[in-house]
Amino acid sequence: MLRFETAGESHGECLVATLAGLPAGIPISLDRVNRELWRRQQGYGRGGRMKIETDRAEIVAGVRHSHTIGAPVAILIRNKDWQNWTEALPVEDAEGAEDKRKPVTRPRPGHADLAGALKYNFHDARYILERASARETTARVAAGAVAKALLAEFGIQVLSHTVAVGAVTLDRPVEWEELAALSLKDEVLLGSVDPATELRMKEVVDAAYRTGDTVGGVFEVVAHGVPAGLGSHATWDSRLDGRLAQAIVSIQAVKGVEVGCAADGAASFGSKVQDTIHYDRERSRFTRGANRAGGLEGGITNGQDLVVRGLLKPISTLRRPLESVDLATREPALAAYERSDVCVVPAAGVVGEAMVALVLAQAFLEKFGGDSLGETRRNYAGYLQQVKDF
Ligand code: EPS
Repeated sequence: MLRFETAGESHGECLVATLAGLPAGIPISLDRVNRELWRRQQGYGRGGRMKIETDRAEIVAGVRHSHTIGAPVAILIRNKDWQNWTEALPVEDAEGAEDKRKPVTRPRPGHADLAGALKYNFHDARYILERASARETTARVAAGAVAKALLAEFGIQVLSHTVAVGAVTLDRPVEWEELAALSLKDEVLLGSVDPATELRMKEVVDAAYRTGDTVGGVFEVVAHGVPAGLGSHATWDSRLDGRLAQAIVSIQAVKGVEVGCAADGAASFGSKVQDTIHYDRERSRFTRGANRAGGLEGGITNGQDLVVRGLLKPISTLRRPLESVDLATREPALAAYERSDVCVVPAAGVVGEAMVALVLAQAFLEKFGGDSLGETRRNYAGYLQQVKDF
């Protein structure tokens, strides 16, 4: 069973990701992990923090001579900004530390500030926002890069693109090759495969900049080369669509998820929504008329590309703050503002890739198991033969 966890505060010493349950022998390239971290930091509309940080992974356990050894993998990413917070967020309390805190007493609507303060009984939301911040997604992306390395050994790749920023939406289907080309770019504007649409998206971000506002959007994650048969229809919690939905909605600021063409499907008749089944005798394989199901039927992958979308609300930290209440005085007050991103859709797409890769790697290892990559390969080859002989 592949498990992963993250720890770390936004302005603490570092972020940490651990992964346990990986087979031995997966090749791990630090450059590839760092490239994923770089991709997460890009995009027009990111805030001042991204100018401070150059996220770099330090793998401190579970990888030796560039391969996993079957032991838990642990990855550190140091926060450069920590040097500005050593006195505000010390691990050990000391005399005078109370005066050096940076309390947040005017909770931001839409952030975890108020709900978290009530739940943990803090009259200062600082500790809540430190962990709720999307900075945590750095650790998810590092873990996801390791999951991607496993999947790549079996020809499975996971990429993303921006479908919408605010009300500007890409209005055409996307080819896998376009996503592959997008992922190799060294300059990222808003993560759209279509340059004209991307410029219209930029205008929306510019409008948000001008007015001290923020803007959300939609990202799409596509997994390519996925075999039929991951996940199961048999129990509610083994259905892969449900597991992917949980993974996507768990990303900060994501409020909705769509599998395949779910929204269009809900507004159409059944005859227009299902992907018809055909058989190619020459290649001895089943084919489909379309991929509206997003590669999932009955909670099982069906061998088509897996397609899931995340619907991202606008970031809740606004330069022109919204109405709130001061936790100490209970008087009306404007919400706290330190700094923030204006648009994070392309970055959220990279985080979405990581989450999809982790869920797919879990489902893959559930089905094929193996303590070494060679064992997993044998199990996978046997299954592929079974599907071929069907
Ligand atoms: C983020 C780092 C954070 C925020 C952002 C994401 O850094 P800071 O709080 O120091 O500016 O820029 O967090 C949020 C969007 C949020 O709502 O907290 C990052 O590394 O992605």
